[in-house]
Amino acid sequence: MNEAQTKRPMRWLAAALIAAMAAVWPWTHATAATGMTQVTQFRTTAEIGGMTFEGRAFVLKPGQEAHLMAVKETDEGASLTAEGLTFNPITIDKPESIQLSVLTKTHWQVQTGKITALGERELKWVAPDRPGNYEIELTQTHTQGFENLSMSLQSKLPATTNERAIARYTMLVMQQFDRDGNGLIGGFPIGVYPNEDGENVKPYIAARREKYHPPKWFICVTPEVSNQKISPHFRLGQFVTEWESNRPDTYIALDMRLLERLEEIVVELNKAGHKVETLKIFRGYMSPNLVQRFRRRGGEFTDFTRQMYGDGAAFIVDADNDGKMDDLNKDDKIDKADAEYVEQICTRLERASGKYGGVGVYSGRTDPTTPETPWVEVDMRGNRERW
Ligand SMILES: [Ca+2]
Ligand SMILES: [Ca+2]
Repeated sequence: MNEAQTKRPMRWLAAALIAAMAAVWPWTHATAATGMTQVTQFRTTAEIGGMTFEGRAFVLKPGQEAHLMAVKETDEGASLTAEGLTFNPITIDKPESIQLSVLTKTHWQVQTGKITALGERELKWVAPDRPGNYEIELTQTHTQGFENLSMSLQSKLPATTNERAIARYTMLVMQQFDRDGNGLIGGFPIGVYPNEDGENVKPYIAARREKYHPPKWFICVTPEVSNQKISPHFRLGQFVTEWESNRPDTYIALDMRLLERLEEIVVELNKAGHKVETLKIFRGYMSPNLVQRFRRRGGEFTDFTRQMYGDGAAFIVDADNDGKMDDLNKDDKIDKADAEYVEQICTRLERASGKYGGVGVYSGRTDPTTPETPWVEVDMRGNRERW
């Protein structure tokens, strides 16, 4: 191949590239011209402490790692095709199109905590040491240039940098509770947990005192984060039993095993044909102080109710949203049998997972603080219990 023969196809290639770039520019320019940030929709899951969650809000301990898997729903081509061009057969054999590789370098940025790319679409975020609720925005920066081309061509086509907001998350970095302290967390009155080491505790407590240590980690729930989904079917605020009337925030303990079990119950109900989006929890976490408040209203609790430990919840299944338990066993009656239907699901889930807990079924109001409909109590105490 002589020099003249080489130059001619290179000019064509340059023209092809410019045509190809013209096809790409509008996308880049539209972003710059409007000053708008182009947001790519991602499906996101996070693996925290060995469990995978989908959503936008994640619960972590200070310094804990969250693995964020970002899955692109739109496929942005990594190659360009300039069609309808004819090239000198000396370099290319009568092609109808030419494939150009686009080199993309990706950088991730985040305002709080540390972000590390583990792979093209997997990131590790390390929570800061300071507890609190952080709104973070993951920003992806692409630097694009062409590779597989001669240097002379690349110099005419500068690399482009394109910054886009990719995803926003709420990271709930928990706060530690000191049982020997003044019963406050973040100034919030949690109260005093019963002494599981006491000599007069019932034998079933004495047999497993370690399960009755007060929870160490609390999530600060504010109206801003209350509506955030922390798992596919549950929002953070669903685990708040009652807000202190004079405070803009509250603190809850939430055991991820409870969240997992409630998710499983929703999935099982749906598998059985009940179109259930979530469970109607009327008692989620209850601090010792809140238990006292409910007792003053006639509420009945055992001294070591699991709801104080963040792994228990009382709820109804109410897909038709009439405030009453649904007729789950389809016998045209709403009674204890419908609560037992949930208990049977729990029993199957316990056997399948090896993760056991307590289930209580009630046919209706048991005290002035419970609803006038059959209801269920579920906890993840670690051993099988029924009442
Ligand atoms: Ca109902
Ligand atoms: Ca029924």
